[in-house]
Amino acid sequence: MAQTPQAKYRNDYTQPSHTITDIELTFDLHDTATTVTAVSYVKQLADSNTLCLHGDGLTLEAIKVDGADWDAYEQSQDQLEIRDLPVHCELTIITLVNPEANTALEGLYKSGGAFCTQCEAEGFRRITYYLDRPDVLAKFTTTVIADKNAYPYLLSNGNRIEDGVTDNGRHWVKWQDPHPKPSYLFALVAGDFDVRRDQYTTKSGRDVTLEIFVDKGNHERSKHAMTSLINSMKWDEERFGLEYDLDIYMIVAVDFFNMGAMENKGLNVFNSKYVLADDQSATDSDYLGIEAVIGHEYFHNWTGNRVTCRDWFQLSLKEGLTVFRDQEFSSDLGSRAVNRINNVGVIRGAQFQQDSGPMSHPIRPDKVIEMNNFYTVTVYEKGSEVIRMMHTLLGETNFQKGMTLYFERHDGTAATCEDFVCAMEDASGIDLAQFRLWYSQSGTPILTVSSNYDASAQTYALTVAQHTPATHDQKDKQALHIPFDVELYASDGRVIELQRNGEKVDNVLNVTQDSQTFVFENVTECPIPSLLREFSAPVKLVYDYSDEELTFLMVHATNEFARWDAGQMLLAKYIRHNVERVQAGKDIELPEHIIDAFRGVLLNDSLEAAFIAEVLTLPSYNEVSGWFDTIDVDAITQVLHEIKTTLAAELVDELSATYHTLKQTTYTIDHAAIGQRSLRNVCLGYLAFTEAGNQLVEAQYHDANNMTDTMAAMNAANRAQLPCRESLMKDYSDKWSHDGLVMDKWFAIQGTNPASDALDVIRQTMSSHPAFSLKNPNRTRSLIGAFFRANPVNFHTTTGEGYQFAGEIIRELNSSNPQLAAGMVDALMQFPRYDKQRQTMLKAELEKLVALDNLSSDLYEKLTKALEQ
Ligand code: B3K
Ligand code: ZN
Repeated sequence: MAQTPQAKYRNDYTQPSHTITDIELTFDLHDTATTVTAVSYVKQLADSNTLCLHGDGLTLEAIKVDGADWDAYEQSQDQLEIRDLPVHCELTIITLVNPEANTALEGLYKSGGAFCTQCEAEGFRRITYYLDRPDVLAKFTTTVIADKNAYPYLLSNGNRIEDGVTDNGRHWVKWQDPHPKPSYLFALVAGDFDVRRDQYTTKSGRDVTLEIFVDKGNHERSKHAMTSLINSMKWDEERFGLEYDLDIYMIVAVDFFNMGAMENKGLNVFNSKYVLADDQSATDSDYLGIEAVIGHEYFHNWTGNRVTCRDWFQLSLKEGLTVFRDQEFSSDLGSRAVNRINNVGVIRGAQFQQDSGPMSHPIRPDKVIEMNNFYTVTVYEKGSEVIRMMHTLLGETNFQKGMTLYFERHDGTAATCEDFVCAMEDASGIDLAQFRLWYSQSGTPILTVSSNYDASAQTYALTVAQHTPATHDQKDKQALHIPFDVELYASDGRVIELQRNGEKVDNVLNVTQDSQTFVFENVTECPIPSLLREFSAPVKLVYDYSDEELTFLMVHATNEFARWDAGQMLLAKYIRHNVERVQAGKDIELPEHIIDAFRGVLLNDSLEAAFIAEVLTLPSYNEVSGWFDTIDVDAITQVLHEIKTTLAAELVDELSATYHTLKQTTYTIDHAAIGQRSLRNVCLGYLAFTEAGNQLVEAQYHDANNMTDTMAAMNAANRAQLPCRESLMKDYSDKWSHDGLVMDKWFAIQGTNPASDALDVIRQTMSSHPAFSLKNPNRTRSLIGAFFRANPVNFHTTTGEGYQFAGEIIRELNSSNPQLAAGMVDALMQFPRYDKQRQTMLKAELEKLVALDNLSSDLYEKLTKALEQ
């Protein structure tokens, strides 16, 4: 490592010494040597005439101040210090960059044949020297010059104001963005595309041109993205009263992209995974994913772009809030219960896991080495839960008042999380003083609840104790303000109104102390409590439910989420119990009444198919492993497998009947049809483990008229290791080898292959499959990421081969794409949670990595934290 990367602290924030009000950029695009001319209008703010600009990997060609050459400057690895500047000046900087050599996909790079940029968080400094921090907001004017034949489309932020041709076969386009913005929202794209055009008129009458740019030949696959964009624009007007603010909105889909998408002002750049879809190549969940991500990036236009972040520690200000908005969008358009179930799954799986490991951090981190490491499930998904809790405490009306006040106060500026909470507090009059701790305290609170019914007094008491265990980053924890949503039921299923002092009280209890008791009056029988309804806070609930209470709630709870959650708690009891049995060398047991409870749900015609599918889905391996201090890979895998095969065997007739009844002849992507396919394919997933499995799966693969059914068949064949697996895999690969994006689904199946030779097949795929490339993040995450994350038995094999393979891959990615490398290393970082033998092997791989000469700051931060454990 050249230099030990330095940490930055949230508390060290200081205002910039200068600001840049306007910038004129000119890009003369060439594959290996692009010239970037930046003319900035600089204004001194503090008492210093020295300006320090960020820069990374740039070749400096010239500096001028007010038109004259300037030599009062000093260059270091990541900075350009310019001295003796006038209070106001025009600063011209000319730099040279090499887009073709940029495999890190940050800054200006080539994706296939196109030029594109990715600047968040700190990528703009790889384009030119600049005040690359989110609290410096400038008006951007951008001229892009490139070869006319190879790059007919030249795009940047804002409105197109001029264009022209030069005499050497090149042309240029000038763009102007009227909204001041931080550099991370800058974008440029040059390439040859198919364009889908549409139009949207905002509620106040602004006509907006909509354009989606995709690789040639993919025009048909961009239709759903356009529908989703129009739905997003409409929804944001209706639910949040927010309109679009430019005359054009462009989305470009690229194949090489480190994450999902990027909300650059007026010019979103997307991973093609979140744009391209048609019936033959995309699954229902791909369609829903596109809707959510198109919505998310669009919603950033207000929550992120119009009001941006003062510094990167405030990232959750825009991300938590925008995730909340995209979750609400998906819930308003589709099934609220199914969306909630899936979102809660991410918290209980990946987020709780992050809280319990070396990367634990509050949603507003205090210390960061590499900002790219903090685009996490904590900042995003837990951040969204924190917004959701405020929504629960305030209610929709007050929450929307808070949003209005937030925009009134902060539109056009860079704000903090504290600003957001203040706006919510001031607009609603609700005290959020203690609630603010959710921003600064990391970790997962445990809520331990006990109940007491006093028949003579007809009172029912719930005692709630909260405790947040110490995390890697923070030892001392305080009591949080936890909205705790409860409902009580009588034995006939009737809801018992919550009363105190003779008056009805709200279902959402304010838990604020280490321990407190809530007493309800006029309770005429011992009730069954439904606790933490809607997952009203991101906490772990401990309550000693009996099986009877849980099966009761599965049927009688008034909301679907609570019914699903009761089913999950019932499964959790028997998963834990059976893991202990397996560890003691005993057989697995699943009592008849558990099977009956799931049979009841499967046969209940009054329930939505999508919901039944969720109830019948077992918790993920990752979620289950989070329940144990020491993860017993083999016992957990065995228990999950045997519970699945037991349910399959016991419910075979009902599963089979449902499977056949739900057959569809035509493919439509409305929510009812998606739900029915989902249930039918969950049934197939079970039936694959029965005698008829191979025949059913093979028939479904060959009959399928859409990708959802195709993939369900392939996944079932893979999970149950059916004889047809090989031929289906071959057929699919023959059909789709030319299309990397569609092959990603096949790669993910190879990654999760439970067969003992899975790693050999993966290595072979990497070296010989024409669609695979380690340079492409989607391919890498599909094949190798799936192996690390979702193939526990093979990844954690006691020979250590899985870990060595991970070491090899991460070493290579550290040189080519550090962000991707850091995203993949998580699998190794939880080593203290495994047995001694695995711990030693995992640690050895981490130690080899941390000793690398060219270790990136991304990996340095994660590896050092992991090894501190
Ligand atoms: N804001 C981007 C993420 C940028 C990630 C930088 N490593 C996408 C999003 O959250 O909408
Ligand atoms: Zn976002």
